[in-house]
Amino acid sequence: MSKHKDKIGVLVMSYGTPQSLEDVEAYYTHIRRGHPPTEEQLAELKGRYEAIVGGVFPLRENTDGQVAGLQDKLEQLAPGTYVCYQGLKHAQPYIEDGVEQMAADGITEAIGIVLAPHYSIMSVGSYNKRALEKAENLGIALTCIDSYHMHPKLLQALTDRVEAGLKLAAESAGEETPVKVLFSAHSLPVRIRELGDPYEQQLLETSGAVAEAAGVKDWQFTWQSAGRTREPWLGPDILETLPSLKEEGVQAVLVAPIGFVSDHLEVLYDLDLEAKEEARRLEMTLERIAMLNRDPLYMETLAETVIKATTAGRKD
Ligand code: FEC
Repeated sequence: MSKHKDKIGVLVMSYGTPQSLEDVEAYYTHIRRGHPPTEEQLAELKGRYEAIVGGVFPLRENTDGQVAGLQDKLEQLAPGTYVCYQGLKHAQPYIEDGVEQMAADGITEAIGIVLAPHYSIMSVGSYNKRALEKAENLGIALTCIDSYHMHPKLLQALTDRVEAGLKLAAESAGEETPVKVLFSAHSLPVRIRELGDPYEQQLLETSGAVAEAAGVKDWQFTWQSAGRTREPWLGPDILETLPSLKEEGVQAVLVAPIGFVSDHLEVLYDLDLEAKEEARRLEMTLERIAMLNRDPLYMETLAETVIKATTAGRKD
């Protein structure tokens, strides 16, 4: 079959989520590199999904929407040139399945992009490694994008959300109450620092640029969603940051989870339920910016980044 042999493939990679509650065990086992979770760990994770999903796993729908949105945007900017495929890190279709589908469709040149703007060797680096290994085996010339955390349209989309979030925070806390903006992202094991990983630096660059564009003077960065493993993870976690802020006299917080691009467990549970509950306990108000999901500026960020990487890849 060579139905797309004249097109450039775009492998759009995302974290992946279970299809249903029955699927949570297989998903969790995959995240744990083949080691099944204990019954207690499984029950705890299922409990978190049950608290947010009501039978629908939002990350799946959102990733589908983002892939379709990127395809539309690429079609507008470069008609007839690109065809998008999906590859998930921990659920089907896996990254390798996406590359196999490209090969089956006759694709020989492709670009890989992850639906996460910041690079870490443990996040985007591991998606790209898997994609590149599979592509090499199947004879596809694949160029992978590492990061796009300072793309002006991404910064604009996030700035718009912080500005809207500040209005919401003022409504909750009262116009007179100053609002602290907390930029956040998924924590990673502290050992990334020994690897000279750019993750922290890139997250601070995005935070600083968005704060400046939105005219926010009072902000700080915090981690969230650290894994449940024994090794130390980057901190402080938002659940530690909130009590410290309370001690400093902060009463109102706006969380901007700039490390994520979609509504999913780490946002809907860790922030909207857990962090909000902690804020309530501390008698603070906590609001969150809306996630990007299929935002047109985010779709343009992805499409322009893909087109730029195609040109750069051809020059190499
Ligand atoms: O909505 C959903 O179903 C999926 C939500 C979800 C996203 C996500 C994003 C990132 N993770 C990153 C790193 C790690 C590391 C470990 C780890 C573990 C989990 C577990 C769940 C989970 N992650 Fe995740 N992550 C999401 C969900 N993550 C569930 C397992 C239970 C738990 O610890 O909570 C630890 C793995 C290990 O055991 O070694 C490391 C990073 C991101 C953001 C970038 C990206 O999207 O790839 C980094 C969404």
